[in-house]
Amino acid sequence: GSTKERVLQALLQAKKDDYISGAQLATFCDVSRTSIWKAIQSLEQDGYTIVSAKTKGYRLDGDSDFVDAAHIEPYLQTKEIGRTIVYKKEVTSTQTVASELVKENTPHGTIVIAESQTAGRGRMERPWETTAAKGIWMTVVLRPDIPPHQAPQFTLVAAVAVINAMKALYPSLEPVIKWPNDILIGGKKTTGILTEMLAESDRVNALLVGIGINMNQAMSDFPDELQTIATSLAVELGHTVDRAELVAMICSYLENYTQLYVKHGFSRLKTLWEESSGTIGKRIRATTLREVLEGIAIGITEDGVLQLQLDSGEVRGIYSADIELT
Ligand code: BTX
Repeated sequence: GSTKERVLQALLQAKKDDYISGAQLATFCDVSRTSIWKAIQSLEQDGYTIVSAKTKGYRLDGDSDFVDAAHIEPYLQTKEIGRTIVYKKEVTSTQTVASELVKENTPHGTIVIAESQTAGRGRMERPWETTAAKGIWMTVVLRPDIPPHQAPQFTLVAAVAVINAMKALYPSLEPVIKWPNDILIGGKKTTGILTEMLAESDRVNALLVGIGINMNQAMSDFPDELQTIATSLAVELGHTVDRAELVAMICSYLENYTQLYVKHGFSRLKTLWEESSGTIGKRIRATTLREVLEGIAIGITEDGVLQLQLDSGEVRGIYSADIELT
């Protein structure tokens, strides 16, 4: 990497209170003291707080908790997903940035991640609230060789990846998937997933899997209208969490499940999905664009379509809807 990246790595590796001298950094990066000084200036311009003490050198301030490559890469165990990280302090929407990168042929597995979004979005152009530096706001670019009609299934694939990554890191939590795209804890939304597709006639060019996770917000960080329906992992756990660690864990699960999907289709993942579902077996109301249906959610199909058994006994396939437990 560049001198700047190496300086950042060295600062991150040094324990929080340990200073590294300019001379040590210069030796480590094999550049002059002047280059080190320039790299430090540039990191400060990027928003890092670097404390310098005349005789001791430099140290990274503990508040520089970013979800950039320097923080994510030490945790990353994947081959492809997360190997290209595009990190921004602020974007309109990571989905928009990702779609621009696809035009420049960015590789499968690229992640676009930001500290904040000014126009984060959910499904049907609904706004997605993005508390700065308190969550994971990212888009994963996947380029699987699949036909366009299978794209919506990636919302389910991503949901299983995110929920299992959460369970792996925070075993005391009991998150459930609400079909198709939410992860709830205690009935409140921690995570939303939005899959968008860029297609070329009969093939998928890229899938933009947008993942928004409330992580380190206090309840007071949420706007009034979300107070009763949203929660964060920190609220549920009682302590803050390392966002970069969860990003890397999600990349691992997503890489694994994407491979499974491409090889075997949705069948293997269907069982995993059902295991984490808070919807199956429950009585629900589904609001589609055309009608409102009530019944028991009895399962999902191999295509990810929700099966709703109406009171008449008739089973209807739900492709797209908002659902609530009744
Ligand atoms: P959705 O349409 O299922 O959910 C949107 C609804 O969720 C909103 O109408 C609001 O009621 C509620 N909501 C908004 N913000 C939050 C929040 N922070 N926590 C809990 N509930 C909220 C869900 O759509 C898909 C969201 C994907 C977000 C990611 S972030 C990275 C990527 N970039 C981007 O613009 N979107 C995705």
